[in-house]
Amino acid sequence: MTTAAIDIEVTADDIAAYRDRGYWISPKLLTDDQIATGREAIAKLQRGERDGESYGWQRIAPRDMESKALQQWVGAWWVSLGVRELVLSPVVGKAASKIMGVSGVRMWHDQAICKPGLGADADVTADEAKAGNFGWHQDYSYWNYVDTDNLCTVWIALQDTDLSNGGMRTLAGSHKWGFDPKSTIQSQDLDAFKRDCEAMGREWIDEPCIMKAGQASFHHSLTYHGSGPNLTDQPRLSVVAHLIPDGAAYRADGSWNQMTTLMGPHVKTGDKYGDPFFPRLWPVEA
Ligand SMILES: O=C(O)CCC(=O)C(=O)O
Repeated sequence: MTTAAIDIEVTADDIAAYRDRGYWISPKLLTDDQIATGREAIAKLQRGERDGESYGWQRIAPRDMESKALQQWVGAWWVSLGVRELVLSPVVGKAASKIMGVSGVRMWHDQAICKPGLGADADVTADEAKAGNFGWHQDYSYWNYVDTDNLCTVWIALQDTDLSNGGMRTLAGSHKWGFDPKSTIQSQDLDAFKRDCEAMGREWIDEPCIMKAGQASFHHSLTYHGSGPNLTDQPRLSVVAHLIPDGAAYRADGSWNQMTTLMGPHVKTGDKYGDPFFPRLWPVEA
């Protein structure tokens, strides 16, 4: 466990930029030790190792290290102390509470992600290479059985990240387009969505999330984002916190996803997300 944490300032201009553009890139919020902790935690997940006896609500199994396919662990904080330290850290919770304009923040779910490096000569039309792409999507597609769309994803870079290693791209202002329940994440042809948007008269402002290791991007649940292949020879590693306001509640008319099962068999509209499956990051428990 790393102790010396960074505290960052979130200014009124940062909040205004998030509201206007649908995302914000933070200053560095992890120490170098924490970055190393996160990288080692992902290596352990790849080996199928877990801290503690739980398998997590998604079973953590070893990954084929030769494969160039994208590796994602949803719910990694359940089994990895390293991931838990980062995604549940107060600096993330406090910054998110300011950006979201709420007094408290809880974890919805986290992810650890490894996008393997394909190398500069990769054939990006091949299936395995395309498997590293995230199609343009809104995160609200996955959590619309929460009774608010004021939800925020914090994507934390564990190395310098830009378009060369498959960094995220966001469509600035797209959170104002409204929610489209038809998920587009599987569509790995990133240009197809652009053609669709332009045909609809939407303004296409495609911005790269360029970050140094330890910086994070915060994006609204309605902001379209996606990413292309990693054409370096190093993996792109990140941990991600998908966050909800403290007090957010279940709504039964959202579209099902596996997270709903964590609310148990007798959940009703209006039941609040709480401990232990949706822990509070901010304010820190006394
Ligand atoms: O890692 C990426 O490129 C995209 C991840 C993503 O879609 C998210 O964190 O919401």
